[in-house]
Amino acid sequence: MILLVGATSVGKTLLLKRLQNNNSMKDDIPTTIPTVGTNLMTVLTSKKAEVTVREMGGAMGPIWHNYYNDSHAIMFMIDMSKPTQVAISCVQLMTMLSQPATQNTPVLVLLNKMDNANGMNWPEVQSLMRLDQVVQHAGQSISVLETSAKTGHNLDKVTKWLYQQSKLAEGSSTS
Ligand SMILES: Nc1nc2c(ncn2[C@@H]2O[C@H](COP(=O)(O)OP(=O)(O)O)[C@@H](O)[C@H]2O)c(=O)[nH]1
Ligand SMILES: [Mg+2]
Repeated sequence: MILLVGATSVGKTLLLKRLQNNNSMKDDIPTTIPTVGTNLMTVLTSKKAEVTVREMGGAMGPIWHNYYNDSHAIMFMIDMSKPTQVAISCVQLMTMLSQPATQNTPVLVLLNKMDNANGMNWPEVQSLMRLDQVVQHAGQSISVLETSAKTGHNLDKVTKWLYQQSKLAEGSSTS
């Protein structure tokens, strides 16, 4: 199972809906309703293999760690259109990365809503989050993608990452 975490309304459900529909129907933005608790969805990876993703929102933040052991990879989503939330998300990300249970877990950081005109640009994100340093100093293998669950930007790269993770999980007997 792959875990997808991030604050409320960052775009987790929309991403999963996009991935379920193979990122088709770009003009049609699926409607999402706020997820209460957790949401399990089966999505397709790049080679049409299926993978189960568990979405957990901000309200569940205090118990995210209960799911780290069962997750062979973690996606962490941040809403780039909300600069004030980005700093908080960064702290949550570093907390997650420092947990013993995630030390060998590949992580994908999704900088979502990059389509939003009020969103921050990459240099701003770098200075606010020091994301490159976070990535450099973390023990995990971390990838970072700028995405838009709305326009579908870079979602092909997300499906490729999911495929790689499902292959890695197959290769290890413990997951
Ligand atoms: N502009 C923009 N809006 C987005 C994007 N992703 C999600 N949204 C919108 O943000 C709102 C919350 O999305 P949702 O997927 O329910 O967030 P969740 O709480 O993380 O599951 C919805 O109105 C989405 O249409 C994005 O990349 N760009
Ligand atoms: Mg949701």
